[in-house]
Amino acid sequence: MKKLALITGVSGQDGAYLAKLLLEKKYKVVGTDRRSARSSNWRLKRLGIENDIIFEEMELSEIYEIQRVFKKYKFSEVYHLAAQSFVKASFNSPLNTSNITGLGTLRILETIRSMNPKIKFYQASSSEMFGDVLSKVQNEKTTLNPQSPYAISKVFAHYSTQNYRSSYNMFAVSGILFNHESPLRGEEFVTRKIIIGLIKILKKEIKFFELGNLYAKRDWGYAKEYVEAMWKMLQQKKPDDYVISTGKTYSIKDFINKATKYLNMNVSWRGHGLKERLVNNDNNKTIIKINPKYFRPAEVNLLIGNSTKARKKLKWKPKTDLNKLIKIMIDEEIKYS
Ligand code: GDR
Repeated sequence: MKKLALITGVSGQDGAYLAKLLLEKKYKVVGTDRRSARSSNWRLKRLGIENDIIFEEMELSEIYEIQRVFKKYKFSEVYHLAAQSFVKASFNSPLNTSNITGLGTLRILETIRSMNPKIKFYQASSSEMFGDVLSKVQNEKTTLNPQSPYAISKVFAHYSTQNYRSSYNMFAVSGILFNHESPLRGEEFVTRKIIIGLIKILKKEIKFFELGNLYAKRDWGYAKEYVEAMWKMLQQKKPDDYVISTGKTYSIKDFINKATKYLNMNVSWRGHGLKERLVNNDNNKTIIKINPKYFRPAEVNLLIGNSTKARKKLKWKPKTDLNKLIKIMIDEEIKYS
């Protein structure tokens, strides 16, 4: 009999890649998202799987809606990816973020505990939980120090998952995923924003675009590979938490330098602080400016993950370095734009 999996947030980047992976592994996939997200199944279409998923609407703010879905299907695995996932937006809507990203997870855990505690549960934890890092390289044992309403909500969900595992013997795991990007990344996140902006400049559709902090450093991997780690975590004998990362870190500026190089753009950085800008050397026009509106009230300056545990126990490792990832993202952006 086919295994039945639930993916919450199926129309997002990770939801789409994970749905594709599970379908390839012959799972039946039920995918949920909130009502307003339905128009955005362009990712599932791009992967050619929009007709292979059973869709259900499910608001994470309503436990009755969650219970309805769990009554209707007999899931063996649940991948909980849905969240208010934009860190910057969480400062403007801290209560909504806590309700969806934090309490939403607890509602699902509570539903599983009361209806069928044998269901395996995956929680999408985040490297943002390390926040203002207390250790230069972060692993599963590193103390959490969150810096945004988003990260605080993820910490709540992370500890709730651990608590349901220890209190009720549930197979509940957290994948602590560092930033993971792809051509399916949302346009508001910095990597895709940069790539879209540069391509629009080359096509002369815009003259410039604006960014915030260029000096934050992130450990960026390829989302398509990261969803494989999610699946592997649920196939282990024992439930446990794993860091998923590349172990390399680059600044936003490094990312821009690599992307402009791949696009063969003749550019240079000029000025300092808020006046720092990227200039097209061919015509002396500014193409990237700084706008403080993109700064966060509290920033996470540096993330580098140590994924030794996942490499050993899950036999998982990242295969795509940042140069290759940028090439994948740019090539696909040009193809579809
Ligand atoms: P992040 O991703 O907050 O790390 O969380 P994002 O791409 O939004 O920001 C990365 C860094 O870039 C800096 N930055 C900008 N960011 C955005 N979005 N827009 C800008 O114009 C800009 N300029 C500079 C940010 O300040 C930040 O330091 C992502 C999300 O997917 C989370 O949901 C997930 O949990 C983590 O990754 C792992």
